[in-house]
Amino acid sequence: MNTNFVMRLQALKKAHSALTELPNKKEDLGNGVYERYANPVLTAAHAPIEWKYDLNEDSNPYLMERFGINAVFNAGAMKFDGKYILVARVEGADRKSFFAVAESSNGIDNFRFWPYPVLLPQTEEPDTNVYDMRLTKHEDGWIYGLFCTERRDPSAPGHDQAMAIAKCGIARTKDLINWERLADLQTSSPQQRNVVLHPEFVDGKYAFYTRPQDGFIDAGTGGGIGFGLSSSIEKAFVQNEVIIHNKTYHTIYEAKNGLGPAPIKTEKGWLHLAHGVRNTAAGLRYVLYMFMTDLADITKVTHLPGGYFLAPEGSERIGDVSNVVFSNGWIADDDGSVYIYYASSDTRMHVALSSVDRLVDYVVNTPQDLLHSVKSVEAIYSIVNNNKKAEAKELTLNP
Ligand code: M1P
Repeated sequence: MNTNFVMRLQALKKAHSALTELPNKKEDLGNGVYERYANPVLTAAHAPIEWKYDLNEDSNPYLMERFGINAVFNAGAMKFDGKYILVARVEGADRKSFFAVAESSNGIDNFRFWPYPVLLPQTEEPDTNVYDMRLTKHEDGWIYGLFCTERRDPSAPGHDQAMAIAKCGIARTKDLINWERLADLQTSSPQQRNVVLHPEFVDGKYAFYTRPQDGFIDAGTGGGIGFGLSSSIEKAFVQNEVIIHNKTYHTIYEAKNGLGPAPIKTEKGWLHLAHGVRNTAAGLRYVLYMFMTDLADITKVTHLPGGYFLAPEGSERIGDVSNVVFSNGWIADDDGSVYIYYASSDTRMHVALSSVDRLVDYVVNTPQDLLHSVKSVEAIYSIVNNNKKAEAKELTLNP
């Protein structure tokens, strides 16, 4: 019996339990729109010990990691069998991402991975890398996972080992364990990322939010949030892609944007969470923003608050790809609460709590970005003047 092995295993298990059992704490004040929670809900350290270690003393006497996990981020989310579920992008030390389901009974802490990661069936053209699954509980009865599948660009010259083609992969399941892989989405764009399936049929067809782009990183002439219909999901093909929200000069989505999770239906319209990207001297900055689309015409943006909804703060700013927040999962609960799951700097997952009522208020009543500094100052004048009027009225009523 190797005492070092036994003690190290005990210590590893203790540290893992301490992490997964750590209670989370809501921030005190917040901005009124949502409250962040102090601790990340999922990190690389949440990965089960059994994934990383050969626990056989004979074959691993030093109890060293045999499979490194680098990061856990960009998770799809849904409520399933009464549990809060995240289907996270888990990235190994080898840079390959895969999907793994984690569950919690309250949505804010105690997330634990299921024993095995998702074994995703392959198409004829195997994925080199898969990431960023958006979950949609569709009215056809299936749970769909749409994700990015990345493969080397066959036209890439030998000296360029970074050129890749990103497409939208599609899989469906009833239990989040067994997945049926369908054909990749076909569109006229050379590259697609951030594709999301709308939960309802539109004109009897499957409706997709897309993000056409010319290059793997650069959006080029693409980069807006697109929309299109397909009569089949098994061989999904969007012939006509219209841009419903475009990138815009001197906004938080100047370089590119992309939809986050599937939208939430409210009485006032469909609530959308998206990410916007701009370029800076320090590299790309990713923030989250929201908008609302019309219930009757879901391609029509009816409300668009100015600026970002959530941006990286404090330690969220630092990670493998710093200055990034990204969300592809939220849960609208039965009591009206909304759990917003977001990743920071391509490294870890967090949660912020809001409600449908608060998000609708935010989207409907936040001033738009009118694209000029003077208009921003005028917006502040309008708020201050209204406050003065309210104050004067209060003084008249209660001198
Ligand atoms: O590194 C930030 C994000 O970059 C990509 O997003 P987009 O396609 O909008 O540029 C994705 O690779 C995403 O996973 C990543 O978080």
